[in-house]
Amino acid sequence: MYFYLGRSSLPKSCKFFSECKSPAVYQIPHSRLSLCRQHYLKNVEKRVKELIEKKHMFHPDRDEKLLVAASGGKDSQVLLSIIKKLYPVGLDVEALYIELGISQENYSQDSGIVARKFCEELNIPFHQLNVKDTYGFNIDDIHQLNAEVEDRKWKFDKDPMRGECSYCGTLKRYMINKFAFENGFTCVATGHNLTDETTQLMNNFFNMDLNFLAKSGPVADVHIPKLVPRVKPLFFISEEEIAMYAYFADIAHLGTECAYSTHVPNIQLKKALKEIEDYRRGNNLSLARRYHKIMQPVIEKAVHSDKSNDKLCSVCGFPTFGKKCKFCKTIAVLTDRFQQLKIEL
Ligand code: Q46
Ligand code: ZN
Ligand code: ZN
Repeated sequence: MYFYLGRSSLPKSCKFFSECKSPAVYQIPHSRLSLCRQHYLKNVEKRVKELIEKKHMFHPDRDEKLLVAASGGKDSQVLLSIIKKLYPVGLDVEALYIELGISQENYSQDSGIVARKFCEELNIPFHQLNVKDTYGFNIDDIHQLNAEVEDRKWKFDKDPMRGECSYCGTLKRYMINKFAFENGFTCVATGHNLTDETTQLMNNFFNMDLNFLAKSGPVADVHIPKLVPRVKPLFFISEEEIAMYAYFADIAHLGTECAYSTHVPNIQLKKALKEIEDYRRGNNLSLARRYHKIMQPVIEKAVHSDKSNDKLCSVCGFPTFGKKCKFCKTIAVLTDRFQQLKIEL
């Protein structure tokens, strides 16, 4: 089978035919390199390894403990698989799954099962945290709160209600960092891919959100007390390439999308970038590369020159720019609104 995916010129043989004597099965979108299954898997693994090494993300020779954020989706499953393949011994890797309480199509429950099973197969210690057990409500409850607020036409001048994904992101980021910090992990790896990263980059650009633009990149939160450095080894691999890797490497992952993902405003932006990619081959990759090489250092310097992240939240003791961190503020606001609306949790 050959995956054409709308591109022209279809060599029948792998670029390295003299080595493998195999037909091509996939053409890498940005380079138009046609490869057989084995050479495609190797190509992705090599690109991931190069980024890990170039950015000094982690290494088996260093005394490190790596936590991978597992979600059961293709990105984190591929990431777990590649890390284990690149570093079969010597690297201390564990996984953390956060049960978010998304019940539609059994999303959260099934994601947890898929992630746990895969980690067992790879012999990676698996941890699970439950948002509701820890903070009293989950993403479905926030969805219900949003619906009630809309029904009653309530308006909050301060802290207006946001979409489920925005709360979900805040909860996940905080819980992952807290778990990693309290359990002695030296690095957190997530499965963010090129497609999501460039979409987010453009969104931040259109909003002129300099703080987010400054933070974007394959490595973040280095040298900030109580923030465990976060790395994104799949940063330069597109969503399509990851899907193809999962297919060719036969990696189990949850096929269903989270029910709330369709509400994400970025979806249109992602489609627009895909269209641009169709006539400007390699646009996303070069956008990400050039942004991080040329613009990001300039923005980072401007944003952080007058701000320091050495304050600690008065409630939880984790880093913050203000008195209270975003997470503690969010929890307080939501808890209060659940009570005001008498929503049973
Ligand atoms: S899980 Fe959470 Fe995603 Fe669902 S609510 Fe949105 S952010 S879409 S990765
Ligand atoms: Zn080949
Ligand atoms: Zn806090």
